Amino acid sequence: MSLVLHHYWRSSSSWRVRWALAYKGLSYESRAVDLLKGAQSDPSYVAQSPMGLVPCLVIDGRPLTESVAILEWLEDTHPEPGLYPRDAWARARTRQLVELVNSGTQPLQNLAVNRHVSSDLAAQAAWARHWITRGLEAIERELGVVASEGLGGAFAVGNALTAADLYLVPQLYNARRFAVDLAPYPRIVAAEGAALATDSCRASHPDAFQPAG
Ligand SMILES: N[C@@H](CCC(=O)N[C@@H](CS)C(=O)NCC(=O)O)C(=O)O
Repeated sequence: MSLVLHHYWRSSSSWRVRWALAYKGLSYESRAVDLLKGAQSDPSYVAQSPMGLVPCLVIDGRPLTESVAILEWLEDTHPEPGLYPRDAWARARTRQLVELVNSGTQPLQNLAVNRHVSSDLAAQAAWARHWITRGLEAIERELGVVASEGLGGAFAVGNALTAADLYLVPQLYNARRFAVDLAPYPRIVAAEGAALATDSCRASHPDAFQPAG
């Protein structure tokens, strides 16, 4: 099987997929898409990624975008180690947390959205902070619900890494970039600490992919 990942080192959505690949022990060819230089809008890239977004995983020549779809494909084809709990309710909670980031938070602070809102960098950051804060408030509350249902643990859901961590931790990375105060989110920060200590997190972290110079 050939896997080619088009990604950008600092993109939170790219990190989700790098992390899933690392967690499942899958190697891939890495292709950098420089978002700041607009490489995502190049027609040859848009032919593979219809919204001009990273990541895009090309699987035996077939491009697949949207990290949720990519993670599901990885989970279907390489079930171990799993990214979703076996228990149906814990899986549902995991998916809910994934969507609170994937649909409810990250799209609102994406590069293209920020640039559309304003050309002023300070105004962009204020916009991003607003939506990231709203998302983190909801996630912090939801982690309290997860704990009250007996599904809590060291990680976002339970005592093993799940897809929820792969969405939450990169979103926190963005939160720090936009100087969001994380003090009000102790449950999130605790789960982040556990996830950051895992080998697959370190191997996929933006720091490991930052271009030299
Ligand atoms: N829902 C998509 C989100 C992808 C996405 O928003 N990617 C961002 C980087 S994190 C991007 O390519 N932005 C480029 C732009 O806004 O021009 C996924 O999960 O893959």
